[in-house]
Amino acid sequence: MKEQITKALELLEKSNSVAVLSHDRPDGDAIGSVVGLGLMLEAVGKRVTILNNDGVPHTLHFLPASDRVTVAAEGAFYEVDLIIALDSAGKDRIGDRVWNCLPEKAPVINIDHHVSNTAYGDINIIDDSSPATGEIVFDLATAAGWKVTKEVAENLFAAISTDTGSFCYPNTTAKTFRAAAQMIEAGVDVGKINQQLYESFPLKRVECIRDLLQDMKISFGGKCASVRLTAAIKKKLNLGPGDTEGVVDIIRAIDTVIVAVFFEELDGGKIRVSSRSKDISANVGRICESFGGGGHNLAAGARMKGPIEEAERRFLEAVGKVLPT
Ligand SMILES: [Mn+2]
Repeated sequence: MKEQITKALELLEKSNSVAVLSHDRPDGDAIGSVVGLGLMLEAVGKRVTILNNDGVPHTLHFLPASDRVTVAAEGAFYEVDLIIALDSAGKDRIGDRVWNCLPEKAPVINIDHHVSNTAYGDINIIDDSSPATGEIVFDLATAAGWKVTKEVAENLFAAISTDTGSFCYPNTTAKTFRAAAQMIEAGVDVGKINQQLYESFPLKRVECIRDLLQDMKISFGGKCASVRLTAAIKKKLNLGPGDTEGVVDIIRAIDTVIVAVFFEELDGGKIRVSSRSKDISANVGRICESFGGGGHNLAAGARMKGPIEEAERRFLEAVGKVLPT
């Protein structure tokens, strides 16, 4: 990875204008990473365009400079000489609309922590032992000697905190805490940012949880819990992308549960699956891969064919095969 970081910094040295991309339906790690990196690149004199397919979920609007994220518009074009893709396992996760806005000849630096990353970049900085792309961006900043300002630190702290379940998941290391400590030294107010991240949800999110728990399904003798977010519930509560981020962790917290799954009916009939596991032997990353998705061993996602009942049946069947007895 060191070698890839050196190559990336050499390429950056030669570039004047950089596009920084995240995946679609961005989460905290995606937004915190692109904004944090974007601000640091700007501080060393680059012209920076931050692009993605869906903008910033309103739950993350509080992050400084998050308004710098531009939604790639049909027909728009950005003449850049370097592209940096963050937190995106495959080119397709970023979306055609974003790639169509960018010159085909521009080299791509791919920075990510998904084990399923397809290494689609000209330079690939992939560390699947890292709990968040935000932590790799911090490593890059350290290697480059970029200044981590308070604004940068808040974005990277949010990136790492959200992808580690507030520094709780087993991939959280001493290095993760050291990075977080440096961000706190750079000015992050821990109490305030945690309140903004985890205690500032709109009422409709809690109403959504009420509806989901009403129909929660417990299977395999309590080892699996799943919920279904139907199009009807989304419409009733006017839910947008981001409103249900992290809901799967609520059912994951049941003592007997090893695998928790969240099914969501998307416009167009596809079913988005978000899964979590507490046990490495129940590898949800591999299950999601078998349905065309991917992610991490203990947190992964996929998009399946509808209807939602059928997707649920097929996915839970696969879960049943890997649950420890
Ligand atoms: Mn991530």
